[in-house]
Amino acid sequence: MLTVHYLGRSQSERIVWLCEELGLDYELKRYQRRADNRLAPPEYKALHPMGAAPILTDGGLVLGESGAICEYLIQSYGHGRLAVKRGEPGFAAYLYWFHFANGTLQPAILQVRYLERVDPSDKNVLLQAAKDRFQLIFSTLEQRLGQEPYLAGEALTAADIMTVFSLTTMRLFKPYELSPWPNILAYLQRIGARPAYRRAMQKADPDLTPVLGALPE
Ligand SMILES: N[C@@H](CCC(=O)N[C@@H](CS)C(=O)NCC(=O)O)C(=O)O
Repeated sequence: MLTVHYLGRSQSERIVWLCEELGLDYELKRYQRRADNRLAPPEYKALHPMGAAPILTDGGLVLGESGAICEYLIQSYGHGRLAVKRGEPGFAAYLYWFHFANGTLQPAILQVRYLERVDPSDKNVLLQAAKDRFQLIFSTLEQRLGQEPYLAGEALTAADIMTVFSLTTMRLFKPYELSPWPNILAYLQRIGARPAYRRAMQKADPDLTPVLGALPE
């Protein structure tokens, strides 16, 4: 039995969404963050040496890392759906954007968040450099989403599933507006209209309204 261990408001929403898009039979186990430090609770930490969300269990297998879990599910149970195979149009774009999500986009947002906490002033040169990189990343994403409706091309793939958390729920941790990026906003509206995305968010975090547009007050 596949079990998705879901930690409240976390990157584990990707895996619930992927399971819904693929129509997989899975069990969803929800865990709340600790009230004192917002980290995963001890029973979540006990699942895996890293104790970070998402975690998937499949029989005796315990797997972490969003990207690894996406690939595992697509190859083991999804018959390759939501990935682009070598030789198909969009193969290189699929690889690029799939890895861009956790290799570039998510770390860049975290970097700004942490550096702002250390010193939010203009004197913090590392913060200024991180903000410049943030702008570059978002303009690259904006340009791509002006060319195609989804990151790998015409259709939604796991590259989108890897990316959307950083543009939505992550903004509750590191608030930033998307108003300078109309193509990204239009993309999030397309995502928000997908029944599988809505179902996933409703099942995983029923109290959370997905942050698809302006930040909540
Ligand atoms: N690169 C990892 C990141 C995992 C990660 O940092 N997860 C966060 C949630 S977004 C977490 O578990 N935080 C709580 C904790 O570390 O206790 C992945 O994509 O799986």
